[in-house]
Amino acid sequence: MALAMALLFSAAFFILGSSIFPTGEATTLYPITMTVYDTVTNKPNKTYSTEVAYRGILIGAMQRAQQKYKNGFSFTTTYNLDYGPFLESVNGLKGSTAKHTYWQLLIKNKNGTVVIADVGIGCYIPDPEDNIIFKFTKW
Ligand code: B12
Ligand SMILES: *[C@@H]1O[C@H](CO)[C@@H](O)[C@H](O)[C@H]1NC(C)=O
Ligand SMILES: *[C@@H]1O[C@H](CO)[C@@H](O)[C@H](O)[C@H]1NC(C)=O
Repeated sequence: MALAMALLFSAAFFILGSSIFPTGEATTLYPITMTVYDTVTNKPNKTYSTEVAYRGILIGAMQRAQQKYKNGFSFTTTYNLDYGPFLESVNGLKGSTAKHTYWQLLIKNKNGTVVIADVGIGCYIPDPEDNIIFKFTKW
């Protein structure tokens, strides 16, 4: 009887699990790093490591880091109808329209090439081992 119940439960979990991951694969996490680079108030750089899901978006990896580094990495966003989340502040430092400051999003690939992202944090899909640079700068 107990064995039959156990079998029934594991079968139920198997079916549930399969419906969450139809291919039978769990989400794999890949390491990336994030550098906070402030060129306006000139604080020293800070680098954090975090994980991004397979083909996952940058903001998810940022949220994971925010949970991991309590009183360490933090950020806020505003929402734009067309482009999604706009990165408003990092570690308490906010961009300002009046001062013409903002957080620029740069990507340093594992081969060392630095590019300016052509989408925001809600759309960018990091490659494993990318170094994401949040650069506080002026426009
Ligand atoms: C001016 C501008 C900026 C200025 C806005 C400052 C200001 N107060 O004026 C600054 C320099 C801050 C900026 C930053 C970025 N921008 Co910009 N920006 C523009 C631009 C040229 C005009 C926007 C505008 O004034 N529209 C007119 C006003 C009346 O409409 P609005 O809705 O109020 O405009 C606001 C939004 O566009 C918002 N905004 C601007 N850029 C971005 C980017 C994202 C991701 C979000 C969510 C919102 C947003 O700021 C505007 C002013 O409040 C557009 C291209 C275009 N021709 O539309 C690109 C554009 C919107 N930006 C773009 C990008 C990629 C960025 C950055 C991610 C670049 C980077 N790698 O750092 C960053 C945002 C980083 C972050 N902190 O999240 C892309 C968005 C594409 C996408 N699908 O995500 C566009 C379309 C240009 C492109 N490369 O194709 N941007
Ligand atoms: C901070 O990071 C940026 C971007 O990676 C880099 O160009 C700069 O040299 C760094 N500054 C220091 C002091 O390490
Ligand atoms: C470096 O990465 C960029 C962007 O992914 C790519 O376009 C470029 O070909 C790479 N360069 C080398 C030498 O691998």
